[in-house]
Amino acid sequence: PEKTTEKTPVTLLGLGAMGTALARAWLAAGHPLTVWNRTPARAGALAAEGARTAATAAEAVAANRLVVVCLLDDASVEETLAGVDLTGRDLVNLTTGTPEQARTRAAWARARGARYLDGGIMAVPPMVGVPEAGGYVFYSGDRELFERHREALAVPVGTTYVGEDAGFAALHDVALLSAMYGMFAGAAHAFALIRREDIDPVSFAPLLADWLVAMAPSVHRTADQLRSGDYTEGVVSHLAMQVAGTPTFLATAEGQGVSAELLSPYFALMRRRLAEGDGAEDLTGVVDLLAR
Ligand code: FVH
Repeated sequence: PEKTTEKTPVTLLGLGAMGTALARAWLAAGHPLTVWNRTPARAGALAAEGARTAATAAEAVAANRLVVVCLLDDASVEETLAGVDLTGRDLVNLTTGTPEQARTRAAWARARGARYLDGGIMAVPPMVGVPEAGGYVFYSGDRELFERHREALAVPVGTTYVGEDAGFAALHDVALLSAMYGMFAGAAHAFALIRREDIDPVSFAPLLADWLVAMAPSVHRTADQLRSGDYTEGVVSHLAMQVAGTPTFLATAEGQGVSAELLSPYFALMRRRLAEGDGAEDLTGVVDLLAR
């Protein structure tokens, strides 16, 4: 007799590195899974692991109400779903895109009779299906859809719903990743400073990591100041002092033969804020210069 299951059946379009990891997590949790990929060969291993493979995207979409899309970019979503009947489908788009693309895609899906939830994945493939790795997806858009499929969506990684505005998941995703790139930029500069010295990067790395972790909670002070509008509240190292210190950083970079091109734009904003604002403030005024 055929095995029965109460687990939500899932259709997944896209079997790249991330799609394949998602697929394995749903299969491992016992969700019936239908998959489709533009290059069919990528579905072979998953079929052997229990996934049903569809010959076309339309066939995969027709198979289940919950349809998850994890493709390269918004253009590939458009291309894949063009002409596919989405009536009555719960479309969950985990493809990375801009907030505007997500809002447009939500309206596009609704016009085609589907509900829409957008997702921004805060994980890399090895974190999928590994709860202790701490990965999660930001979701935004149709709240009812999110609630209905909460359990299935929580199988590969955690879930964090951030609002009805379909663009908010992408916005949270890009905001966090932008902060990450700022951190990568700072780390690149730090490694460049020690690069030609007799300092072992492997010994230096834990010092750097610990320092970044120690500094990370400062985002809470920034947030409190943005909310209150008082940028001197709880200040630890004021703007005037920090601007006075910037020539030391620039001179050290020059002395080490390191380009200051990653640091200079931030220092320029600090100087501008000092010229326009109050030297007793924290660095929070830079946010206003950027968001103008
Ligand atoms: N991998 C990662 O580290 C990051 C983690 C955070 C989230 N991103 C985003 O996830 C989306 C998928 O990423 P991926 O890692 O699966 O990407 P690829 O391994 O390159 O696979 C791409 C899949 O998209 C298919 N595809 C590309 N173009 C088209 C198209 N025009 N029509 C239909 N499908 C298309 C591709 O198919 P194929 O090349 O195998 O035929 C793959 O299935 C992405 O938004 C990341 O930003 C991942």
